[in-house]
Amino acid sequence: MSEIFKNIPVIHFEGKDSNNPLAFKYYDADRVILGKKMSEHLPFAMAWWHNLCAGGTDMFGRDTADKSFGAEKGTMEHAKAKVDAGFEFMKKLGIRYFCFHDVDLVPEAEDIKETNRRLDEISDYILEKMQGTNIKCLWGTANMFGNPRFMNGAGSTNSVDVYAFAAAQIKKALDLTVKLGGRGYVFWGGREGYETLLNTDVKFEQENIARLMHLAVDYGRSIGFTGDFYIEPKPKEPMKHQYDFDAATAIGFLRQYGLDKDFKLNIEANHATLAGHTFQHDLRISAINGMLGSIDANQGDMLLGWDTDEFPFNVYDATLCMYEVLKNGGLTGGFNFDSKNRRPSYTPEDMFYAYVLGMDTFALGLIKAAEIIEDGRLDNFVKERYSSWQNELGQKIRNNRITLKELAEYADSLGAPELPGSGRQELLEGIMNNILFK
Ligand code: XUL
Ligand code: CO
Repeated sequence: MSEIFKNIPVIHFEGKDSNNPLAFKYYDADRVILGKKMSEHLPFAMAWWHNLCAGGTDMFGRDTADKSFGAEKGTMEHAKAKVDAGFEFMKKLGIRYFCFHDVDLVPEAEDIKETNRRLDEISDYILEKMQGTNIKCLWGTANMFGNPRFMNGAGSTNSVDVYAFAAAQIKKALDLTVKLGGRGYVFWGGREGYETLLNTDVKFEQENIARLMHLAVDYGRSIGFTGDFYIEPKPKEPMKHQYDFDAATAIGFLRQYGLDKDFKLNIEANHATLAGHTFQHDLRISAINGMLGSIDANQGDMLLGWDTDEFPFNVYDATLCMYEVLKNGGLTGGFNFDSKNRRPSYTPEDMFYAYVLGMDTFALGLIKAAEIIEDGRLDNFVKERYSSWQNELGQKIRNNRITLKELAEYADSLGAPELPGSGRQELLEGIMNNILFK
């Protein structure tokens, strides 16, 4: 098989003073940070859909990038050419994981039996390509939002036949995930939500989504899938209101329906910001609930209200993300670049520049997050901020050894408490800058 990205060499680490656009400035796979290699801290994954399928089509114009990779689109030759391109791409960048939707891998046929046959063929081919490499699947998923049949959702659909079709796609996507050694399986409920409550039975729909997830867990475990299932929260787009609004909402749903032992969350930066949160917020909420599983690494645009899926370059956000990940003791999943080149960045080199940017941004974030932890000023400040709780009263409250009446009596004896102490936000932001730019 001939080389596809002919003018692109294997990308190496050259350090921050390098001017080579096809070299890492910060991502040094073997460098040890807080006792672990960078490559172990950062299991990066290539998103099949953006990298190998999307050509830049938007609401106002067609593809700008040619992702045919020398084959006719819509054919199995093209599906294989994408595999060839993907593996060459991952090898050149030192990426060890990929994520896929079923329909990213092969053209969907009219009949699901034919689609599944194509999926068997392509997954055999992917397995062959995996041999002799350390590349594996990070997670798989079924696309249950693109086909018109899913206009009213998959688990939440009003049509029992569409629900059964979704179940069939999940079953096959789980088979593929296990076959390709996947660590996780994702549910992103792009159309699980509603446009208007005038036609929607929310309780009925949510119960059905949960039932479909239980069926997936039962089937997955029966075929030997030991990884995590993930919900990927997103508040809106394409639906006006999506049920998996944010981390807190998804966690509540998982607990309500008894799915919390098998599921964690896949947190996407741009989804958190669409929900009106910071990326760090949704990571923290997941982490404190023991549910931070995996990350879709991208960023949105402050000026745009939709999911722009940009390659991450904001080092502040990446640092705060890595701070959460380090505090979480790492991820069971990884960092999937659910990111796409801007439409005018249409050349093959741009695909590489984008990944170099994303990987370097997270490497820099990791380096800086480790420095924040080693520096200790932020952590010490937080600890100190709650120090009043160390006294006898604080301990009684924390250990449930006091009543509301007793607290009220104590408050009476106080008169008025002193002010709680400055939050020192500006001081802490200055420390953050000091560490980032030293
Ligand atoms: C859409 C999105 C999806 C999921 C997988 O916003 O993030 O690509 O990651 O279906
Ligand atoms: Co995503």
